[in-house]
Order: sequence, then structure tokens, then C-alpha cells
Amino acid sequence: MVSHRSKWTFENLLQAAARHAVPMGRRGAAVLAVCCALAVAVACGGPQPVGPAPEQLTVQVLSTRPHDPSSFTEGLEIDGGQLYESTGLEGHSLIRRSDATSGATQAMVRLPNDLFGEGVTLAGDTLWQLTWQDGFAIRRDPQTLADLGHVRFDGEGWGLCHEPGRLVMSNGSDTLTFRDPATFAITGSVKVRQQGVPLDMLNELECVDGVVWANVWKTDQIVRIDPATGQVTATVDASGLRGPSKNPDNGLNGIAAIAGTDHFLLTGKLWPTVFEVRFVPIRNAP
Ligand SMILES: [Ca+2]
Repeated sequence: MVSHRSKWTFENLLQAAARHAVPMGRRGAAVLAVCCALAVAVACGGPQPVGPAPEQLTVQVLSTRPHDPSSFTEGLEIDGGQLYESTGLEGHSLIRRSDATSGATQAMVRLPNDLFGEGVTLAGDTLWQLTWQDGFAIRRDPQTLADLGHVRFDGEGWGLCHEPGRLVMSNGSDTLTFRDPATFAITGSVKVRQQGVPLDMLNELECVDGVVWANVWKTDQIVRIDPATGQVTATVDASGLRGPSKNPDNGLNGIAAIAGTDHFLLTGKLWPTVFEVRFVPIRNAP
């Protein structure tokens, strides 16, 4: 997600991405960022952290595979061995279906130049793709990726995932909105809190096994959210995946659970690599 479109030239972002390379390194940075956020909230008279601290996890890298370094990843999801990816930036946004293992592209559709793609999720026979500030979701055929129509929504579109009976959508705030998977109509919402403190900038989402995993924009952190309460129950420090680039705008974004395993594919905006990982307690990390 971005705050000012004018700051985002594709060429600048590619230059920053070119400095990406070496995995593993600054474990603790994401944890520190959240601790600072909580400290600032308290120092500024915000809500005091309450309740048990979230479980602290990190990533164990199991394998890597190539990722299109021109993909400004905004949404990632696997279904039946097929990887769906939605990318952003005006003039560069697209939707792609590829083999989840080999990465070979099976279908791809570019968005009109004035649109900015965001989250994506499959719900039955419908592949939903968000736009960022364009005010509508695109209903697509999962096989051909053809545009079958648009459904308008208020506000911004960031992340999207599908759990049984409903969609879960983020919009850059601390609110997750629940939507009907067939009509996209709002059915409810929940405020996300980490030890009682609002957590905003929720970006790419992944729904699996009754929880929602969310990238937190401009951090190397993923959080696990109980969608029934909005409580953050775990934090994942994924700072080890990032290369030497300090540009937060092309950071970690993209979570796809691999069905039948506890593995996830993770990547980032303009990253050259997709990481297959497992989330493990920090004390047990290799
Ligand atoms: Ca996802």
C-alpha cells in the first residue's frame, strides 16, 4: 500500500529492489518495531497494553523459488496447486495464475493502466481481486481470469482472504471487514487489537484454520489474528527474509498457505524470491 501515488515510480522501486539479495539477518527488528509502537502509544497517552503478550514466532525457510521481480505483490493465494497473485502500481497491475511449485505462468491478465490492483482470494467459482483507491472489486473467472463484473465498495482495498462462509478484507486501518463471498456485501467487522492497542496498516491477508494472518505494512512482521475477537495472538518476525534494501515501500507482502501442511509461501513487493517457510517459536529457530 502507498500513501502518495506520486512517490511511486516503477523505475525507482526497481532500483531499490535490485539491492535485495541476501536472506536471513536482522531478526528482532520487526519485534522491536511493534514494541516501539506500543511504547509510543503508551507515551502518547494511548491505551495501555493489557492481557497476555502474543506468541513470538519467526520463519524457518524450507526452500526458495524465483519470483518475478517486477511484481509489486499485493495478494497471494494457493488453490489446488495453483498460485494466484495480484500486483499493484498503475500501469503495471495484473492478475496471474501460475503453478505453485514451478512458478510457471498459466494465465495472466493486465489491468487497465489507470487501475491499481490489490488483494486476491478465491471463493467458490469466483476469484475476487481488489483495487486500491478505485472503489471496486473485480469478479473474475478463476481459470481464464476474465473480468466478469465489478462490485463497488467504500474506502480503500488492501488485503483479502476467504474463510468458510465469508470474505475478510483489510483497508489499511485496524478494522477487518467481513463480506458475503457471493455478493461482496458487508456482513460484519472486527477491530484488531494487540494487547488492547489498535493495530492498523493491516495489508495482505491469509485465512487458514480459523485464523487470519496479516502483513503489517512497512514492517517485516506478520500477525496472527483471531477473527472472532480481533485479538493478535501471535507475531511473526520475518525480517530475515529481506535483503539489504531499507526501502519499506517494497517490503514483505504476500502470504499463501499450502493446504495440508503448516507451510506458507511468502514474498514481497518486487522481490526476486518466494520463500516456502514454516512459522516456529523464536526460541526454536535455527
Ligand atoms: Ca493471501
